[in-house]
Amino acid sequence: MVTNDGYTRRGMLTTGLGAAAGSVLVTGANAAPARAGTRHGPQDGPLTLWYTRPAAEWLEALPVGCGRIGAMVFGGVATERLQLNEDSIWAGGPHTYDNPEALAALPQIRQWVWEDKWQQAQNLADEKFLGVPSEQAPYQVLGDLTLTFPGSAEFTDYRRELDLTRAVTTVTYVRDGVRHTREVFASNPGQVIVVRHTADKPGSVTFEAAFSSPQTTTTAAAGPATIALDGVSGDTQGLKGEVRFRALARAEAKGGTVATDDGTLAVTGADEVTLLISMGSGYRSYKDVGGDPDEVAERHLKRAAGRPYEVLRREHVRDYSKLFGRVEIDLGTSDAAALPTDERIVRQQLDTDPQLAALYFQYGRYLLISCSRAPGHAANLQGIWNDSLTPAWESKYTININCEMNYWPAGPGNLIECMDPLFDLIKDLAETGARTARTQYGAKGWVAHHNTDGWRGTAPVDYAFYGVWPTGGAWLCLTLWEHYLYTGDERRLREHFPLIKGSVEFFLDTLRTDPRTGYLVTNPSHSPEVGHHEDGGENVSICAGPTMDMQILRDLFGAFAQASEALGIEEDLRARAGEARSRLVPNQVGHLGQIQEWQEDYRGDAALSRSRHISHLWGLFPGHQIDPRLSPDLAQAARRTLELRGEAGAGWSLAWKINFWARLLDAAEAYERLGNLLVPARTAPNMFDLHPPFQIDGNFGGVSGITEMLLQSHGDQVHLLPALPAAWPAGSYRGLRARGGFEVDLTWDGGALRRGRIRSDLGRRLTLRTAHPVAVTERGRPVKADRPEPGVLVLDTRKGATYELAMA
Ligand code: FUC
Repeated sequence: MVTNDGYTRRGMLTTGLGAAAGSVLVTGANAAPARAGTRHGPQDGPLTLWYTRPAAEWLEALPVGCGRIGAMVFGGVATERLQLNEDSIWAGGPHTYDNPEALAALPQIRQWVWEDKWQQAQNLADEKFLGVPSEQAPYQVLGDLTLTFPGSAEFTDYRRELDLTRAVTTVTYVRDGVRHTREVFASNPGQVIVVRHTADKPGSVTFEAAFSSPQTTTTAAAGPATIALDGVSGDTQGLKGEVRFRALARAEAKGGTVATDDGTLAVTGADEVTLLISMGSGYRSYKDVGGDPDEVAERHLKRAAGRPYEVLRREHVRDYSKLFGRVEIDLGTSDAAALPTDERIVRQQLDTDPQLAALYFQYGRYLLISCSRAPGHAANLQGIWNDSLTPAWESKYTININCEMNYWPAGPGNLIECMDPLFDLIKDLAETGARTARTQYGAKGWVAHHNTDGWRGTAPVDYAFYGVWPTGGAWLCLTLWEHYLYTGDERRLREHFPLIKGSVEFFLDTLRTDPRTGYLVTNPSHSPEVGHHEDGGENVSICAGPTMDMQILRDLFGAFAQASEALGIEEDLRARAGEARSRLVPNQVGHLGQIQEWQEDYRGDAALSRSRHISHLWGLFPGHQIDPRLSPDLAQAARRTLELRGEAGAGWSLAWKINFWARLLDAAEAYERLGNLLVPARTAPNMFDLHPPFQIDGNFGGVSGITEMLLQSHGDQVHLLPALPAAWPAGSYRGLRARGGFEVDLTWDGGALRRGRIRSDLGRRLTLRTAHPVAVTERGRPVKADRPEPGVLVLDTRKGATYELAMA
């Protein structure tokens, strides 16, 4: 069952693991090397991205962020560029997208879909069912702060790095005989970006700083040591840019002088300088941009001003490491780990550089902490980092895969708080989406289609081919349920319940009985971005009841039932949702042995589509309706689907495939996809995922994929090392989370679990699956456990207790 390919128990060693409770889990230093040149142990794998040159391109610069604000740090010598973002700067202003003509067109669109007149249906949807305007707004750059240092063009001893354990970037070099060191971080408690420049010779820090921006802006002095940039976001789709913003930079120098002249800040002959960068906008909500950007920017600057650099940094590092430090991972290391990060990516040799996977994993966690924290917005397609007024796909929130993928690591990667900004987004969408439901469908509840933006658009956009897909909100609701599965937090579930209920109500109102099949289906809809026919020369995606919709709705109705039961409410609606659930189209296997993507088993090119979207495997991951143990036939069909679909592009698609293969318990295939992700075509020098261009979802999908290889917890089981690749024969992790409120530490060697520790936060029953038998003790005493089948162990846990596992 578990395909720990080729592993035998041969060569397993007793490790140097401390047996005493409370000892730290490390892989034994005595563990036999997996292959020549491979070492193990956390001390060997510094969690640092580092480079020997300043960034020449944006994709070489290093990101810092604290959720609401962020910067890309280039680490230049003669000039330093800090490209700045504030996460509420969206083009345009508050408006709705709902199309008042849509409702009248809906019956005809539906009818043509029932009659397989797809081209007519899709054309009518293009004419009458898209939002107004039919495209959403871009998320935009704020601007740059550029520091210019006089002096010779020569420099030596250069190093640029990002330390993931502290979330601090450092650049250091020797120029004109003086060593300069500059650190940059973004502080969540401080809500400022802090730059500190020091030199090893007194009086040698001299530079000018000035703001610039492609936005409509003005610059000015805002005091003797502070400069300001004021601007407003751009116009879009005939809508005036309305998000006003202000950025401030203030210099605090030891020695030397600080002066401002219009928009230029001049530091001369200082021993060291701290620069505080503060940003604010007028965006208060998707319907109100009347806030005071000056007040926001000045408030944060004032709070930070005058506080010693070390204090600001300590506060930042303490706050950040509280989240980051919850998880450690060691997949082995080798001499390659000592190379600069960009060189390791260029080598394309994950096999001889296992630490690169661990670095990628922890970098993904770093990125999530840096771009998705209260009081900021949810992570968009680029997190928060964007240097353009017109970024790819508007750098918005694409909710037919990308936005949800961003949050896959939050639960298992022990960063559950990072979901909070996503939940704020969903709350907004439940408001705007209720209007869309009413206006375009004449329905109760709320709906969101495949994209949303700063104005929380929920109507279909772009083209009907891409946009007429009503299930985005339902998928988002399942992230609320996931939060509960990981935390058991009933208070939050009660708070989130109306959102889930609203989505259920929408579908109870709009699902229709398919006159041809008798199933209850969505119509109109589609399987995201995949055409099923050429109809009248046109590629059509529009259809009724695509597999992905059915899978999502099965889980939505299921989650609603469980949530309403846990809270003891909504019995009637629960019964209605249950009845609807039983009438959805089941997962079906088609003529090629594949999971059918649509209700009908289309036999043309569609079945062989090479699309990067593999939406009909939603039920394999993130859902778990397709499971090698519980539904082997469907799992086999999912495997066939992956084989047929091939390796078609996009970092996020590759990342999704790692998760699929891990769920199929195929370690070798999952690992191969991970190797394909960690190559220059998919991973930039700064380790940003490349669609291309940069899109952050692949980073997060990659983290999730690595986790799914090491720990799975769906289907009421905690499965340890479910898809461990041969390339990681020995390793350890600490702090990964499993559904049911469990925290897991593990050490493995020779491809087999050696020891572990599971903490139970909720006192739930624990069903553990392992490839080899394990013994469980609590405080040194054996624990009573059932063993219903080989490799499975069931025990009732006590809230707060820790259970030790050892190979039996
Ligand atoms: C969907 C995908 C693209 C891209 C975009 C943001 O349209 O098909 O690959 O990820 O979203």
